[in-house]
Amino acid sequence: MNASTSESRPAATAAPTAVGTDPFLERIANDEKIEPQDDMPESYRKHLVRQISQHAHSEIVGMLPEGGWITRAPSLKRKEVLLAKVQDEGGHGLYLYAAAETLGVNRADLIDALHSGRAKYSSIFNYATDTWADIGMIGWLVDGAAIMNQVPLCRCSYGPYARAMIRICKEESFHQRQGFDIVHNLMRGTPEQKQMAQDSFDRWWWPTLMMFGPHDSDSVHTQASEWGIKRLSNDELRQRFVDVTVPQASFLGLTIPDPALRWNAERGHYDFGALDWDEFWRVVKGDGPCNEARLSARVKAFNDGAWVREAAVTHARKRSARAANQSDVRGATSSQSRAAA
Ligand code: FAQ
Repeated sequence: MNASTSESRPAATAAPTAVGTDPFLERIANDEKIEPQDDMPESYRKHLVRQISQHAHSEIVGMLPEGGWITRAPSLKRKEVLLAKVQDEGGHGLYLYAAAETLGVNRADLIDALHSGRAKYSSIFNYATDTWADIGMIGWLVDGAAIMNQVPLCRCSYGPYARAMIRICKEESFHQRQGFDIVHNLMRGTPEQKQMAQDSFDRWWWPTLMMFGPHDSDSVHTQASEWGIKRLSNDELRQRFVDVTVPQASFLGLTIPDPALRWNAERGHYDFGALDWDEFWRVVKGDGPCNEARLSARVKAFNDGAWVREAAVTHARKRSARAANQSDVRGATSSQSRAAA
């Protein structure tokens, strides 16, 4: 990730060479967790800052496509559930920014990189949510893809990231079920509701497959597997997602918008058609359907919230000044009592 960062950790060790000669790689091979105070190669630290902050930005920007539907959810129950889900995504962003900060970076710098367009966030959140069915698709497909990618991260070598992922995955699993439930209901509804679900599925299927990132041959951050961060490759995760989602789509009565999709008994996997990588890179580089809208909504929310941050800082200062005063008074009273005794 391209975030500019404040470096406040001690100088890092040199880049690793090979297991057996490098004590850091030995620790990784032994499945030991690396903690913030431990020595680590600078390239490992930078890699984690890139990935964790990009992940945090995705959670926060990811609140926007669904956030706009909270007031339009079709019932009070759906509204309550969606509100809780969107709040969870905000919480995930906060755990992840906190995990990134353990690597010696400053959250304000990371957020500045997002707002100035220097930092990446997941391509998927640059697509529009035009109908209620899109909210179902985000839960079922997008959270489903997020879980597929994030469960292996619960075992990643960096302790604070791995621990954050455990809680995040539990919550994402509720999110996925609520999305499936929305789509399931629509598919048991009127012909118009079924059509709305199919139209939405047609729009979300391919962008969801793109979430897993470029083909392994174009994935530049391969060192992450040697460091125990990336346990499975982009293509492996994408294939797993297709394999579990096709039967779910058929249970729901949805048609996968891919004429090339078929079961390959020899491989024991579904074959599927080619992804539009031009579209993927256009969206990643800022030219997707909603990139501009998402970033400007994010920047506006941040600016509108300036007074809350100022009030919180003023309140914290007042509290610590009051606490310091009280401890001075207590100190003076106890020395008076000692003198009197
Ligand atoms: N979008 O070498 P690789 C969620 C970039 S959370 C944009 O393969 P890597 C929850 C990549 O950064 C979703 N950019 O990269 C939720 C790199 O550029 P850089 C986010 C992408 O890191 C649900 C370049 O392409 N999840 O959904 C994308 O090995 C519902 C080359 O790629 C995470 O962040 C993309 N899709 O693999 C919230 C999980 N893919 O940085 C609300 C943690 C790739 O060199 C509602 N991250 N790029 O400039 C990861 O597992 C990995 O970072 C990958 C990418 C798999 C995303």
